[in-house]
Amino acid sequence: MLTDPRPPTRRLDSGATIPRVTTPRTILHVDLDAFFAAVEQRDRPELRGKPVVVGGGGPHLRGVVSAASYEARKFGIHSAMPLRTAGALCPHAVFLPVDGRKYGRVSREVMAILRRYTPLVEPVSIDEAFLDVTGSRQLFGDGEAIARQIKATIREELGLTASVGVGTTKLVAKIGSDLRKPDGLVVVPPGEEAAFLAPLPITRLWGVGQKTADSLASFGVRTIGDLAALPGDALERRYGKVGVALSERSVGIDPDVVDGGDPAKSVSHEHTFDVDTSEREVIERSLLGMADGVAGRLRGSGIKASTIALKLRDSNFRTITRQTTLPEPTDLTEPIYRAATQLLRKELKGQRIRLVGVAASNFREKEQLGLFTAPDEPRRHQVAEAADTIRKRFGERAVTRARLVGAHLPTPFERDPMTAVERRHGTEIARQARDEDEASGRDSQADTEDVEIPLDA
Ligand code: DCP
Ligand code: MG
Repeated sequence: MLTDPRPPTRRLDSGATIPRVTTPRTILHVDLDAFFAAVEQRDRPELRGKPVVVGGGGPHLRGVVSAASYEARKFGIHSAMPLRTAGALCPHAVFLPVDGRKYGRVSREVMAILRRYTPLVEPVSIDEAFLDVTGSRQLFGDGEAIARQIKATIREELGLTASVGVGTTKLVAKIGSDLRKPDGLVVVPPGEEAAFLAPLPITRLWGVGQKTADSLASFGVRTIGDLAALPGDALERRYGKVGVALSERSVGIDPDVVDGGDPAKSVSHEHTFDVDTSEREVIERSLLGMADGVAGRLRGSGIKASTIALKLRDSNFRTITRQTTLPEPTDLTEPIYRAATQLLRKELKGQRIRLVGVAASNFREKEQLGLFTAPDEPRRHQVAEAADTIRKRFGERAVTRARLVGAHLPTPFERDPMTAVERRHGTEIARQARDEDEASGRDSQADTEDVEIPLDA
């Protein structure tokens, strides 16, 4: 069959041109319910069913509310409200400080679940993301089926509830996810966007703050349907380009695409010692912790890596990276640790080390693998996955290798190249070294080298 190679386009009333997709896209917006508060209620069952307010740094009711459980919202408490006001509205609520590191970790776990359904995941805040699942429908079913699977997986694996909106545009999906919170699911079939939006208040529309809403009220506009009924050119005369966009949005048109970013190129952890050290044992222990963290993140993302890099910076700020390729891609601690220590041993010549890092790159999806797995690999996997589960439920330090106890290492998962921001900036270890050195104005004499190591040498 011959196909037209030119991208098909469609002209809007505004004169703008957007790609015409013959089959409508299926876009999901996923947003967790009362995120910070729900994580605390999950981890402290005695708080379930109770008003919980997360905010500020402690019990002194200074600062503002970050998150309020749905029980607390019944008292009129909401995000951004002064904690004192919340305390007055509901004195018996449980007030907890913000544990940002924990919520960051759970957020990455949520995003990793979403990436099982499509690589086109665009995180927009700590607890919400857009997904374009148009290409995933053959594998997982239609938008509604995928939304149900995602909700069930987040509930079963993370003990949290999410609300999901399904639509043909980001705009409709986002409005949908917010409509039946908590634990909501709203599906807007193709062609029903305008009818879905019509009864909703105009403030639900993107780009309509209180000022615009007040101004539109003078035209008699209260609902999105009222806006859709106004002629587009009248809106354009009054509001210029914004008016055109509003007119299109009022019927559900939103040309914005889901930005999945570039896939991460590497997963890395690094550690700067409090005091520069030349002790091999200390450096190796640190490497073990980082290899463990890198492996856990690979498993969390469903990928394996076949290139392992070591980064070393000495007390003169000379930075080197050395890398080696494994015979088989891995997502386990041992092969990563072994490769890193072998690289380390070649480089340690008594110099004092300031920083050490491990990166894994050259990724493949797990499903594409399996031809040459080592005989004990399945069992090692079970152990690693069991440890991941325990960490998920009881915290990062619940499972630790005997050698790491008392090592005062950084918690793994400090840095996550899987976030959109980091993905955009790239995370390759060599580039980081160069950038940091440039930033510090030092001549790093950074050099990189591929090293061949027989695996069991
Ligand atoms: N957050 C914050 N300060 C705000 C708003 C939010 O610190 N002003 C944090 C706490 C929230 C998290 O971000 O838990 C997610 O924000 P949401 O707007 O999605 O709010 P929630 O998830 O808490 O509740 P909802 O069920 O309405 O999504
Ligand atoms: Mg939320």
